[in-house]
Amino acid sequence: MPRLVVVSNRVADPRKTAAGGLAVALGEALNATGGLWFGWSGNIVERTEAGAQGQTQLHVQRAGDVTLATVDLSREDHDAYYLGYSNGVLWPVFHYRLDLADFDAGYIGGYRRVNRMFAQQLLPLLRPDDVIWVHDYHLIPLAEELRTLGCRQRIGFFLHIPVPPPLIMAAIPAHEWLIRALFAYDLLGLQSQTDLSHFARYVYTEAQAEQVADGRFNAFGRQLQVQAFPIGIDVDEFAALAEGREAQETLATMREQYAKRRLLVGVDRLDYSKGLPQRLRAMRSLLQRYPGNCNSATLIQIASPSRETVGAYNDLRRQLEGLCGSINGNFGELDWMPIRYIHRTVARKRLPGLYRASRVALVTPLRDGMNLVAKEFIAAQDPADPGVLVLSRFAGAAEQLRDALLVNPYDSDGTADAIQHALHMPLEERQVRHERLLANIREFDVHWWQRSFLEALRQS
Ligand code: GDG
Repeated sequence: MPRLVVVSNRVADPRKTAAGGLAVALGEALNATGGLWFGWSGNIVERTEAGAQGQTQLHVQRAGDVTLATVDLSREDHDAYYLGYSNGVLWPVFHYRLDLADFDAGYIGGYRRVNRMFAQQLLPLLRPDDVIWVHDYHLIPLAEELRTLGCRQRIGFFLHIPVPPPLIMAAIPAHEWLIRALFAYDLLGLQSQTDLSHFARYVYTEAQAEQVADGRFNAFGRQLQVQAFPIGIDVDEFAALAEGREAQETLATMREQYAKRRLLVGVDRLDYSKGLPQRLRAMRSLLQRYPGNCNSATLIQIASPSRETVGAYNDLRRQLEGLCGSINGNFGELDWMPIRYIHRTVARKRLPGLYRASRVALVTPLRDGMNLVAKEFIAAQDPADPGVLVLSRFAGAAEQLRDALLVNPYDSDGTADAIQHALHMPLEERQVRHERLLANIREFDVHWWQRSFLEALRQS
């Protein structure tokens, strides 16, 4: 089997549980081939320590049979590549938020520079029969840079975030360059059929592409295979985590504290794509429209800190604090608050306990590539008495999880109605829905995702 080389913005030690299912699944594929994982170390060094091309020292370490190779970034490169172009342009636009994009002309130079530097640092580490798998929006032009340096290996790319409709994509000043760069890959993997159709429409209308075979596009004088590979979770690993001491402890504490209440849960990075203000408004609407939930329904909302140096994230944080304060202030009682808002990261080992203690999960992003929390909630439930998933129709996961209660998160009254339905759903209906959802996430788990992508890449 050829060696697998994974490239992503950040690198994780796949042996650590805190790393999460994706790292574990990639680690599994890397382990099987004695693979290499390459990316940014997470360290920022001052300009004097970086070379003229922003080149910094390569750090190499072993994690079992896997080699982890990382590079530092200069402050200037980090700010332009990571904060500026990746998270100030690509993240908002790909999530349909043109209003939050900052098209500062300087960012793209840093983005290209870091991708070129990654290619230069990675090239000497490659072997002729390696298969290379690049991840996510930070690294769209990496294959193009590698090809320019003479790399002939097979290279696949997986985009974890959504593809916006063509006219939204076209708002990015360098959109043609970005999409052309994707054609330097052999395989492009997307999360959903919707993303695939947006991509196809873009290349037909903006690049006069033709489809030469199923999912095979001809444009810019090159061919590219494009397919949807909806990412999943490691269901067994998550179920095992649910049996662990920490999860059981959390479950027992929650059950005791909320014995007379109905618990709802939300777990998200604090990000404007996750629809958190809209979710809180839906909770307010629930309490207004269905007052029977007062003194009972409690939402525990974990909003783990994320990208705190990007301006839009601070605005969101303040907005959430204001909304929580006003809802709790208006509806709270001496011994009950409707919203428990936690702006911290909760240990991964505790999450399954929290999910299992909850009657309802609110997964209501405004736009999301997939959303793994929805799948984790399903995996953590007791099949004999499962909770109900309220899921945004705008999450990639909604294409697969048709047995969830699908909502439009912009419609707070409609979402409140769905939450009320979820809170009062009879046991038999909960069991039937959960059984189908569980079967789906089991069939399309993260191992399936990893195997089918690599299989398609070998055949591309
Ligand atoms: C991107 C795409 C796509 C969250 N808070 C805590 C915590 N988490 C964990 C969850 C889950 C993961 O983070 C979040 O995954 P999502 O899929 O929900 O979202 P993104 O981070 O935006 O991921 C997304 C994904 O890539 C994979 O392709 O699904 O659409 O945006 O695993 O459990 N984990 C811990 N504490 C927290 O407080 N330990």
